[in-house]
Amino acid sequence: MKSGFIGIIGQPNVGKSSLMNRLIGEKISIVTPKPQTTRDAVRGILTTDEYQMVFVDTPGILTPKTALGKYMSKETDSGAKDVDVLVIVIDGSRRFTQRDFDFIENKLRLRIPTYVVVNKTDLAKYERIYPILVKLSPLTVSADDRGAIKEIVPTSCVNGLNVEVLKGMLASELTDEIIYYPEGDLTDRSLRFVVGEIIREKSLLLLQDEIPHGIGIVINKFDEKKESVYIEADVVCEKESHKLIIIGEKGSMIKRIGETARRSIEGRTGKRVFLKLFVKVREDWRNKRNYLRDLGYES
Ligand SMILES: Nc1nc2c(ncn2[C@@H]2O[C@H](COP(=O)(O)OP(=O)(O)O)[C@@H](O)[C@H]2O)c(=O)[nH]1
Ligand SMILES: [Mg+2]
Repeated sequence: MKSGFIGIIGQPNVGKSSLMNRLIGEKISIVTPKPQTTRDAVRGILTTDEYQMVFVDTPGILTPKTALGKYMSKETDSGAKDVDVLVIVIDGSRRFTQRDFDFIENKLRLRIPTYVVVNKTDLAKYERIYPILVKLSPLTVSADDRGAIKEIVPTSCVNGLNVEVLKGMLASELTDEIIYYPEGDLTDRSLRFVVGEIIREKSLLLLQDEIPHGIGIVINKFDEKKESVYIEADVVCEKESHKLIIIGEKGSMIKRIGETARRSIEGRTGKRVFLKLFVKVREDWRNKRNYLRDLGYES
């Protein structure tokens, strides 16, 4: 049996988390249409009879503007370090920029086997994908100071195009002979962490863009019994005006967030879930050390 670590990197919103979920066949990382949904490097584990792949999903490259951003950037760097294979994801439905090119070229200097995934092909016609392939082609041959892209794989996380093909390529790169995680483990994260992520995902999905990325979740109580889980959590935001929106008219919004999150946690655990949410304001928490620590963003 072979195993190895596979880092998934790229710009925000290109589909890194969706790709990891697709490769594993289970929802590990949360996914929303909003950039910067992923904040931590999350490992997703795929174990078969032949191999164990440990994927590292990362927040994505960004120029940090807050202390939280710095944390995310660090998580991205650490997720891309010490891996056996790199998967660089780009969005095939958008223009391929010089910045994308430079990013890939730079990563090739690490001389880690690197695959470039051109994702969201379901949204793009061939005329859009083709110029991307042309621009990438110089990087498919090695140079003195860098390696070459091993393969360029057009994918779609919506219809599954080439996801199995990619998985086969990645399997061929595995060389370790250690099994890192027990069979059955899907992630390195605790259920408590996963629950916080589910609540954050439902908040991001249900709230409109007026609540920017200033939402964080603190799990205050987490009591897992044989057949049930009792959870109390704070939905933290940055302004009183945001708090009003999150609560909604007569509490309707927070109720919806709570209900959808509860159902999702029940699906995940197979247990009856009791979930109580509280909305709290912590001004500028994304820049405050002690708040960040409470929210679990500490490296
Ligand atoms: N149409 C289409 N949408 C996708 C695809 N992959 C991801 N998405 C969507 O793109 C958005 C961002 O995806 P996500 O996985 O969170 O991106 P990340 O920030 O790179 O992790 C979500 O709305 C996804 O549903 C794809 O192959 N096709
Ligand atoms: Mg993500």
